[in-house]
Amino acid sequence: TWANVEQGPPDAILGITEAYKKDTDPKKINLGVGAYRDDNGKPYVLNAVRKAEQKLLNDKLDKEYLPITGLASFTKEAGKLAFGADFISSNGGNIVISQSISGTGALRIGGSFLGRFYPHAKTIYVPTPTWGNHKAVFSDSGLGVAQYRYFDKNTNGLDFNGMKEDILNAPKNSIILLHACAHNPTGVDPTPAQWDDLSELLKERSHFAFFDMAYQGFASGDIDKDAYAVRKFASDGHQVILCQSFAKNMGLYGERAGAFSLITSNPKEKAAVESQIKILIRPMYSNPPVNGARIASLVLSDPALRSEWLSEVKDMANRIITMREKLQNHLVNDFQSKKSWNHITDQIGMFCFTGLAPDQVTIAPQNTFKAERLTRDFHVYLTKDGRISMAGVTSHNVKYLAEAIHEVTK
Ligand code: PLP
Ligand code: TYF
Repeated sequence: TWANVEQGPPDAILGITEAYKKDTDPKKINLGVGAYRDDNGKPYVLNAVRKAEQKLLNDKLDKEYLPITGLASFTKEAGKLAFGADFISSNGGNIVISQSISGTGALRIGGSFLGRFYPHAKTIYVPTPTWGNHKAVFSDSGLGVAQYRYFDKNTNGLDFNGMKEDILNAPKNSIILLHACAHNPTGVDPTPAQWDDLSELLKERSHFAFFDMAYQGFASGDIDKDAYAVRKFASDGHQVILCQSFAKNMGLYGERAGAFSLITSNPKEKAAVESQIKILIRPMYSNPPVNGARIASLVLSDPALRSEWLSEVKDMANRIITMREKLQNHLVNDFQSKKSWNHITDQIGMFCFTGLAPDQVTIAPQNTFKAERLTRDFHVYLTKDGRISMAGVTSHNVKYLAEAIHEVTK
């Protein structure tokens, strides 16, 4: 029956963890997956989350189904966190918010909703490069996927002119996917002034802004700063889609806590859109998981837990920033690398796009080789585009990592 089913390739990111696990060398480092690690390289459960869990346990809550759109206290808090409490209090009546199976599930709801109802286009423009799963999510949602320029491999920074030109030249009313902050995989974000320009440009072309926000708090350590783009677009009147994940900023990875939002024009539109979101979700997974949403809702609404959480987000972001500085310092000062490593500290968020393979689309063979040598000769695991997860770098392995990078680039 299944003789015609071909063996498929492993996930480009999650497959790396599999290879890492098989490696028996004690020096091995997993910089593949974007999951936060503490300075001992261990997964980290936030104290605010542990406390919320304890409280929920004491409350002896039942395990009844949630409504299709999830836990109302959670979606309300998620909306306030992203758009700001003021925006929600004045525009909440026009915003549909549904709980989702983390960020990926929110992307899928958005993709499917646009595929079904967006009248102007059936193609979404994503940056080059972008998170590997975007293409699969959107094409499985029934959208075509096109690209706009984003990363400048000569500077390891933003190709802002290329980005603007491609967005300008996309047909009017195009759907444009934007990473709200801490772009994955490049760690390169537009500045606030560039976001202002982009908001205007998208307006001018009547494009539809589709925000993926998987790292609120991880770019700067400040959740409000990291929400700049989303809030700017919303206040400029863009009726955005927003996909939120609490995997990284609350460390809720496997709990699958996320939210999908869409701004509409009025309460009648909101009601109609919400009814269709329910119709879309119902045959996919019926209703979302309750536990992570309860945790996130409590952390966001309890003042003491919230302030502890905010300081833990800051600590995580700061540990990553410190590792960037150390990695750069070892390369430049200890190993006297002649290459420029400014981008290690210029880039932000969870990832560093090292430049070991500068072009995601057509990876230059000599650079693929550098990334591969890191794994083969130094047991450093990373994606073949040269992305490293800074969250896997610790004060114990950073010098060894610098030495390995120096050896393959000198
Ligand atoms: N979008 C981006 C850019 C990501 O890096 C990720 C990965 O964490 C996600 C969305 C969704 O992740 P999750 O489904 O775990 O929330
Ligand atoms: O890019 C990353 O590493 C994170 C984690 O299917 C991730 O976004 C990777 C692959 C995947 C789900 C999450």
